[in-house]
Amino acid sequence: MKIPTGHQHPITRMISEINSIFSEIGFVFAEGPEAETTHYNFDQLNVPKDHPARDMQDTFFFKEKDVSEPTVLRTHTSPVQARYMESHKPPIRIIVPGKVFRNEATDATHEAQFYQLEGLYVDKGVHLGHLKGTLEYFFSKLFSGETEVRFRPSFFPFTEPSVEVDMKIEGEGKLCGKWIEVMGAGMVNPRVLSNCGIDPDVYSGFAFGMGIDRLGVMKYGIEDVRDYYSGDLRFVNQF
Ligand code: 2U9
Repeated sequence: MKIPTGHQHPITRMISEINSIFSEIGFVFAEGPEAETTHYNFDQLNVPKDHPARDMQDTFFFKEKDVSEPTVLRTHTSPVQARYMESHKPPIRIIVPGKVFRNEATDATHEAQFYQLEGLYVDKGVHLGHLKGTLEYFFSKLFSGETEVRFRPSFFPFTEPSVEVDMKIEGEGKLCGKWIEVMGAGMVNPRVLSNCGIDPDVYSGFAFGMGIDRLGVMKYGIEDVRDYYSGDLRFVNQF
């Protein structure tokens, strides 16, 4: 008799798969608090005081009176890397999957709560070529095929230079043969390294960030990101 057993949620499954792919090349898993101070969520990451992300319309702030350091629901997992750099010496190779929050209207491609995957590599002599090779390795494992990666110039306060990353899978499948925008990345801004106690004259690093929900949309053909959190078993039982 076949005994019915539970199974993992598609996001949990993606996170374990991502962790095992990166652990093969020396990355370790790191995590941190979902309620963060503006110091770690913004200041350490070189996000200026007048940046729109700091607005009440974009970020969930805790209602606290007379505090010098407001608490927010983290808007990215980057504060985990900032804390990790403060407490660890290079070489640093970490992968940071986790829940993040944005104060925005929801639709089929946007949720106020979603999962991000970020990564950080800091050592002597790290350059954009290492970022490209690492991402090519990661996507070829995740999508089980030959993949190409290309960079387009972009801007983020925490990386300089910054890039948008497109990926192309070779072959015949639905996703194959087309360039698809998958993530943002870049070389860690020297100001961020020095904010976190790492000498930018000696060390350099790359960082990247992407939405895991979106990665699932590509891997499993999910049509509405709100289905992830609906609790509808007809959705989760498909995986
Ligand atoms: C540190 C230094 C740099 C993380 C990065 C991005 C670019 C990025 C978005 C992708 C889609 C967030 O989920 S999303 O909306 N992220 O484009 N993230 S570089 O850079 C860091 C992180 C930590 C200390």
